[in-house]
Amino acid sequence: MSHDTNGRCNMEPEEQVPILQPDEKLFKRLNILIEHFRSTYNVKPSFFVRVPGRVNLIGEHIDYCGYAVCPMAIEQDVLVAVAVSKDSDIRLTNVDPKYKYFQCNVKDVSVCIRDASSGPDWYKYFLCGVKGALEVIPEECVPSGILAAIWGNIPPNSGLSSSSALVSAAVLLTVHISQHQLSKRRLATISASAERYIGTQGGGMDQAIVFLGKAGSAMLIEFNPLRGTDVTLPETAVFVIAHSQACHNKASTTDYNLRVAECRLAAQMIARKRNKPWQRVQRLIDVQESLGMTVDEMVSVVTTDLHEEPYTLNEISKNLDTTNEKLREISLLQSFSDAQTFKLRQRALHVYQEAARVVKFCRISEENAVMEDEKLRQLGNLMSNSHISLRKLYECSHPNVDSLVDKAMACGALGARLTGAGWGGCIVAIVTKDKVSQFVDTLKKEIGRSGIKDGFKLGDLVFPTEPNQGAAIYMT
Ligand code: ADP
Ligand code: NG1
Ligand code: MG
Repeated sequence: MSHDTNGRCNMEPEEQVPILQPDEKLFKRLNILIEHFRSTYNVKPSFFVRVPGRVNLIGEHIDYCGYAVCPMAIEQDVLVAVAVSKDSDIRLTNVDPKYKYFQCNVKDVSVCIRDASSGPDWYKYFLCGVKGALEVIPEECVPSGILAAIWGNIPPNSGLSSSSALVSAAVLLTVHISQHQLSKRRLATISASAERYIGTQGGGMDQAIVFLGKAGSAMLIEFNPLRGTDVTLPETAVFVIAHSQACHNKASTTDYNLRVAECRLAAQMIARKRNKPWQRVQRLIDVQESLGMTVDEMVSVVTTDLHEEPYTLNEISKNLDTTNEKLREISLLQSFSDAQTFKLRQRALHVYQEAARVVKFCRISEENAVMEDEKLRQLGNLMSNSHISLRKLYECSHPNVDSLVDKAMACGALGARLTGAGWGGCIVAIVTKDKVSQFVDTLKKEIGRSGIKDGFKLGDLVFPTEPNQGAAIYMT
């Protein structure tokens, strides 16, 4: 470990994914998975990968703008049992029967991902990971075929990154099967690119934390180059996750990519107004850096340069002195119609203010001079302000999520916010350690009073969490 000037531990640059022996708790789950594997394929698995989900404590919808985020890996995970097969097929079975058996030839991976006759089916996430790995593995090492049995317990479509756990697990196992060794950072970068094959233009936070995550501390994830710095959370703080019972699959709508596009266009419009070459600007951090300003100064720039009414494509093209076709190409807007409008000011304001909140959150967490109660109060305020911004400026919340945040606050949380991309999913609340069990019980009662939807169990809807270890390979 090295230490930066703030005394924080920096991750060693080329740390590898550990190969571990399972503990007793994991062993029980692996046995169920082994049984499933054997009954499907009639052979024993040769190794396992485990990739956790994550909860983002603060820094939402800013990774793809180049700004640092502060997530931690959680206990829930995706487990995969793996063996090499003699033929050149990929066979996938899932312990959960709602995810149907899938098989295809290794050569057909790209075709199957692109298959437009079905939506973002579960196996496509796995294939994205295989494709991403195959792109970096030397040809002579490429595996013949793969037998895999998957078992995940991260609530899907809920902002806890079940998708990236699955994609990253597929990358890791394909690389391992090829007897190839890649660092955690490289695997995270490959997995982030690989998941984009599903159609979402994600920023890389999820794949970074699922590989770099460490037990006991949250992590400040910075991009370009990818870096992870441990963030020690206050001893008396506990982060509690609660599910809103509204689910949203990110790859099945254009909501997520529209936000990415709005941020890109906002950055390009600001660059143009300030006489910078806008074609070279892709992210809000690019324009900040080219102007040499702080994120706080960028907030004033946004309010001066961008208007509140949604922009049309024509207006943006005219301002940038280009055509709609050229703009579509440069700014990756191919999936949006001419009628699509873009809220540039609101999205950019959220991003710059949220980026500033992340910096404050990490600084306060590790501040020694501040009393513990005061620390938690300040962290709570930052989280609540983040939620207000996601709801009002970014418009990616959901009525169920907003009402859950209100309930959490009424039950004694010091702050609460939507976590993950949103449009449903989970919230994360900060609670003092001595009040956690009372908080969980009361919140469950409140949720129960409002009703439990089909497919959900009250017992699973609220759970405290702590920073967990990132991805690992297991041998039994
Ligand atoms: P999240 O916020 O959980 O990452 P996404 O909308 O990004 O949600 O993607 C979730 C998708 O990942 C699911 O719809 C499903 O296709 C796939 N997935 C998640 N968990 C599993 C699992 N245990 N087994 C198979 N597929 C899974
Ligand atoms: P979820 O909700 O886990 O799919 C998504 C993106 C992140 C980040 C968050 C919002 C992917 C794989 N993940 O997470 O990169 O932008 O939304 O902060 O695209
Ligand atoms: Mg996801």
